[in-house]
Amino acid sequence: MGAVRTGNLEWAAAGASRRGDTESGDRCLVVPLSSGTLAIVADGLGHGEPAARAANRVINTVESATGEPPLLDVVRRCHAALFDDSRGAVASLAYHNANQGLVTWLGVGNVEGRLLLRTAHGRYLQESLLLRPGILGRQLPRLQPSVHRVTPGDVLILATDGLSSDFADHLPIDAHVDDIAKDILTRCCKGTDDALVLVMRYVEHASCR
Ligand SMILES: [Mn+2]
Repeated sequence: MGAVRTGNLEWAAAGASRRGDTESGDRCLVVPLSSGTLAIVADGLGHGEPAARAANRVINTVESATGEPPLLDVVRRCHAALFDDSRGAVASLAYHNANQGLVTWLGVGNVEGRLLLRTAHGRYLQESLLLRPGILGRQLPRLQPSVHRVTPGDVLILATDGLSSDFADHLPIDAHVDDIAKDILTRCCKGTDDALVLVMRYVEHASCR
């Protein structure tokens, strides 16, 4: 899959199912909302078809979000959508408000997030997403989103635990987003679990189409 443009985001994902499985339980989605873009990476607990089903329920719930729902509402809706699911899922979400130039992100469980903020000198400062232990559908932690100012060139990455957590180190950061995603999958995939990485770069606002 190549890079996709949604709102102010250029993004690409790369993933693999656990060795021996045909279906991955890791899913991602990037959707345009009224004043920004919402991104999610969900990891259904376990692997194979039941895990994929749980992750799909989360994704479908996010997909039905319209307008500009507060991030916490979206998470609570995902939680409710899995009440009767035998698995549950973990997920991290990021909402980019294009008008304000702010990203708000939040994680339930262990989908890791890194925000690479480009400095004036062409280097990057790294912020990590604060993860709260919990499982959508079972146990919701106290939800504590954090907010960062982002500018064009900044990169946000969400990755499931099928990838080693040093995934944001030694990145070909100036490469195209799909090359960054492929690089992470090649370098960091454990093979013992489903793996998915979503790489997003903030770009200049296009004029209205
Ligand atoms: Mn996993």
